[in-house]
Amino acid sequence: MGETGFGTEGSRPRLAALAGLKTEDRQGTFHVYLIKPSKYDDDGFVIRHWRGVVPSNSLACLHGLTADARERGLLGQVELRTHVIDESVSRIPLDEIARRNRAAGCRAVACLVGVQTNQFCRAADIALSLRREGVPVMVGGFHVTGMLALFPGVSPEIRQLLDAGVSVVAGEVEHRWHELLRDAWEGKLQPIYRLIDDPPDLYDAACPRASREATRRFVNANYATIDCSRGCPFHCSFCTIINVQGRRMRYRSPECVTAAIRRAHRQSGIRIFFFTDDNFARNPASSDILDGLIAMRREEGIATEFMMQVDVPAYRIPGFVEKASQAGCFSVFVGMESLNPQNLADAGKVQNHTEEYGAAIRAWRKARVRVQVGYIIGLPHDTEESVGTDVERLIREVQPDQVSFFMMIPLPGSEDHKRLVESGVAIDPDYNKYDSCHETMPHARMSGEEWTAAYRDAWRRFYSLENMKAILGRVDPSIYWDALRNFWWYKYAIVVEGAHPMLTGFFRLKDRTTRRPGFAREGRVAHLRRRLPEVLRLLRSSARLMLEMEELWLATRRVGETETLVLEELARIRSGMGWRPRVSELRAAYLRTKAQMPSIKVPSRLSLLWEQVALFRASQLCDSRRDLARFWVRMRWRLRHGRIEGLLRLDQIAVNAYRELRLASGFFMALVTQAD
Ligand code: B12
Ligand code: SF4
Repeated sequence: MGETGFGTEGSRPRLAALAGLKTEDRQGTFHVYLIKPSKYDDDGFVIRHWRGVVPSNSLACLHGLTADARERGLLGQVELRTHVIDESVSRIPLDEIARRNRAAGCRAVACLVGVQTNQFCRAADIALSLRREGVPVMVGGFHVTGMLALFPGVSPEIRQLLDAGVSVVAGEVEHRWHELLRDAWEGKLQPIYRLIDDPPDLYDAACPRASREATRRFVNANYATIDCSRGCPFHCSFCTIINVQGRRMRYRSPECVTAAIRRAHRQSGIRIFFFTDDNFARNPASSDILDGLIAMRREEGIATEFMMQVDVPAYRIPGFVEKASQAGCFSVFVGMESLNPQNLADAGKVQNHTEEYGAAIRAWRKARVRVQVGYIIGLPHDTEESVGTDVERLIREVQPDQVSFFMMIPLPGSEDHKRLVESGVAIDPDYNKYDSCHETMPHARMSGEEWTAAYRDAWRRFYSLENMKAILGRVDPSIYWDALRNFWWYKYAIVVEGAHPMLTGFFRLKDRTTRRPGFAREGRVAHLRRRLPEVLRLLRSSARLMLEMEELWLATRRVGETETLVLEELARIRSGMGWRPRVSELRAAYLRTKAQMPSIKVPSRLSLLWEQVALFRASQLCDSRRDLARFWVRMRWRLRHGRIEGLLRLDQIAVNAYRELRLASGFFMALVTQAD
């Protein structure tokens, strides 16, 4: 289908009329709504969380560009007001947008930003509902860009938007954003902007800017993103980047990057950055950027930290790993994708050699950088059994600190997607499922069920308590807490929410009134009946997860020298006398320890009494919460079997409840202060 058949011509003059403002007297308030849509879950509810984890860089990019247009007065007398909304953590104020668009002297435009394929269905529903209210809408991002870049015509889902008067923007807009805003203000938006063949030079372009409005809804409000470069020189067939952003790397000048970081740090207290470049190692300016960050640390005392994405052989670039670490890099995401060389060869990922995976990880680890690996399940030579074996090898031989598993999906914009479509293979028509955790295409060696089972099993095996303990046992103490927090987030996503961590925040919210077309809207009572058990389940499994994390901490925490000495002494005294030593014995232990370590403070008799009564140290004397867990299991059994006499041991219940409380508070204190 060509671009000529739009059913949109009639809607353009209507838009212009709606503006009610002539080009020559551009004055008034222009509300620019930058909206990052979420996606629907399998029950048709929008995925939204109380707190998110990773803020959207696409949103930060367009926010930076809009702020720049305002500061440079690129829209003349128009007062630009920007509203940044990430639907994964906020509701979209649809009524407010329509109202502002109608208000005298005002106009609004809704920009659906960074729309990925899995978010397209949700984005389309938002766009259509806003168009029904007469609001001008633009949609951009990887789905529309990928589809328009690789296919000559306009696909049906994009046509549906065009027919409703939505403007579709294919490509990057750093050099054209103010023109698009002007078109929107003047009511002259075109149906399609094809900017793919004219990518912007990023060297001096306005940098992404975190919006406080959006970031305060994230777990770490001092965390922001910046893409220092775009594009990647490699050839992976499942990848969209090379077709959408190109194989020639374009990059921001090191001065721009460091200035953006300095500004975010000074103005908003941002301390941690995610460099979202698909391959920071191949950014021609990477070395200069790292130098700039090192200088900023030394000369200005701005000690920011960052994580980045690199390829496997990047560890061989002379001096790169060490310099990254000095500049504040604490974590790298490395696309290993598979341990099967045939899979890598078929996908054109020729730069990956499985035999050097271990060396790459060791090199980063030596520089105190945590390695997170991307691993695809469902590449052509995978079987359910081979995936199991490969994941075991990943755990035992390669030993990454963290893994993100993805189900292979033909992402629009990738060579794989184009090939499947052109060869007529039946791929799933529901784009909402293109989130790397649904099966969307046939696999030659696995049924759908086997594939999904292999994917789930991979998560289960890698994030077993045993493997997490092994990993925390070998990470550098400086990144211990980062690793533990990431395990918590990942396990929360996998176990509590049953979703991919990169699509999950904390505490799922469900809006009864916003449901995917085709799903019935529930009444209040029916919704309550759904939500109540869900929330109880969530709370129960969150509590269980907290206990698992506590156990992980007890087994892996770094015990300081003083504590080791005291604990050894106490353990010796206590051997054979259970959990309640006498005050005099406790004091003797402290005194003996002090003889070896004069710096330790011997508590007063009163505090020792308290220590003894309350088993102050008891919770810390163990490297596991096994005995506590056993106690509660016994109590539950008694409760179930009506063994009342056992339940009346109130002193034991009180003591163990107290130990639980102390343990939990000790754990949280350690988590917050990042101390052992
Ligand atoms: C950082 C990142 C993440 C981060 C943060 C997400 C984010 N959006 O920032 C995390 C790790 C959470 C993540 C998760 C996922 N991601 Co991701 N991610 C990226 C990455 C590496 C960078 C994103 C970025 O900052 N790009 C730079 C921005 C500026 O590019 P852009 O969005 O295209 O925007 C430009 C233009 O498109 C245009 N534009 C965009 N929107 C609009 C709107 C209007 C109105 C206009 C005029 C213009 C316009 O202007 C922008 C500036 O020039 C990209 C790859 C890439 N190079 O982009 C993958 C990518 C976007 N992710 C992808 C995928 C599949 C996912 C996941 C589904 C995978 C998974 N299971 O984890 C999840 C989805 C989670 C989610 N809710 O977003 C795919 C999407 C492909 C597709 N066709 O859908 C990509 C392209 C990578 C790939 N594998 O091919 N991701
Ligand atoms: S190395 Fe990564 S970004 Fe580069 S082509 Fe391959 S998958 Fe895409």
